Amino acid sequence: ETPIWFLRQAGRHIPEYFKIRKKEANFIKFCLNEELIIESTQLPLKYYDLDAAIIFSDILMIPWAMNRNVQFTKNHGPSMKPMIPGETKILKNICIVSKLEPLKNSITYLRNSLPKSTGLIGFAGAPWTLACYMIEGKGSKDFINTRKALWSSHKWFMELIETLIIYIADILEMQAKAGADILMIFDSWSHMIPNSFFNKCAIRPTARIVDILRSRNISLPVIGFPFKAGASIEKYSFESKVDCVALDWSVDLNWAIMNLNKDIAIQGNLDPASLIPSQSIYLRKSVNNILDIMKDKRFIFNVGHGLTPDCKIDNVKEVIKIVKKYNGKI
Ligand code: 1CP
Repeated sequence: ETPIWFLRQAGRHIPEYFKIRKKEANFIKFCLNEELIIESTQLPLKYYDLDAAIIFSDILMIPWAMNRNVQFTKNHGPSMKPMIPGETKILKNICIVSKLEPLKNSITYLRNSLPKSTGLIGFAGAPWTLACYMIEGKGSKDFINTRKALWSSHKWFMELIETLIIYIADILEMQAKAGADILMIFDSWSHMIPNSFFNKCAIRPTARIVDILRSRNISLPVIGFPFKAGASIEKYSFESKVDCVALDWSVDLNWAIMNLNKDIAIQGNLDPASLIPSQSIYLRKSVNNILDIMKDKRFIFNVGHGLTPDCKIDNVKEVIKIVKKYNGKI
């Protein structure tokens, strides 16, 4: 059976989310409020027959806990105090786990209240992606300052990556111990890494995080998401030590089953934009095509990136229906 859930299934596209969101204007405080985390995590399960819930939080809660003055301003996205490449203070030894206690408590509550058959996914951003936001101080189309720092302050940059590896492992360990069933590492900006540094900035840091988790007796499956990393996904699948690789919508699944590590599962990769138009003759075809290619493989049906705010609830329902029906057929 092919399980199904959607990246960014909780926030944004369900009108009821905005009602919950209104209860706390400050997004950081929202992500630290147990009641609101629980309500937002459960919300998509009220609308859809999903096989997993993803805990409501944000990858930027780690930089927030590292005192980077993270702020979310309406219509402007996240911002924070940019790190100066080479600055000596490299933010070690902060107890970020204790600052994210509400995340831990919400996971424990949810694991005890969700049906046994619903997986609960904990997550974190990957070191490179967090470094991108921390150096740039905000989102960017090319993360030029981050890439510049990689070349000009290389030793410092790798020390930042190393520091982030530990914090990410700590947060994932905390989520595992609190009751998460699966862990996911989002490398949303992995396509910004110069190819010659992909190993050093994406694959090895991810493998180190998995090694640390295993050394702490955490055996949960880990999903890695090297977003838009193209042909580098092949090496990532063999060497990053993840148990499942999530694919973006640009990846040819026939290429993936031929070339990626056959010992790990695949998650993906419907284009989230296919869920926006109210009628697309291609939606059903595309879903069935994915299911046909991935038949008999270890596969989790998902979108290739987050659901957009304008995606239609009926389309999401339609996709779930097709997948469930297909499951019954095989
Ligand atoms: O004002 C608001 O309501 C905030 C909007 C919002 C929401 C709903 C942000 C700000 N984050 C989130 C939640 C979130 N973020 C979840 C929870 C689960 C869900 O929505 O179903 C998850 C898993 C994330 C992860 C996340 N945050 C990623 C990785 C996934 C991806 O999309 O690539 C990234 C890159 C972020 C950063 C972030 N947080 C928020 C925004 C607007 C952004 C992107 C900023 C940019 O353009 O770079």
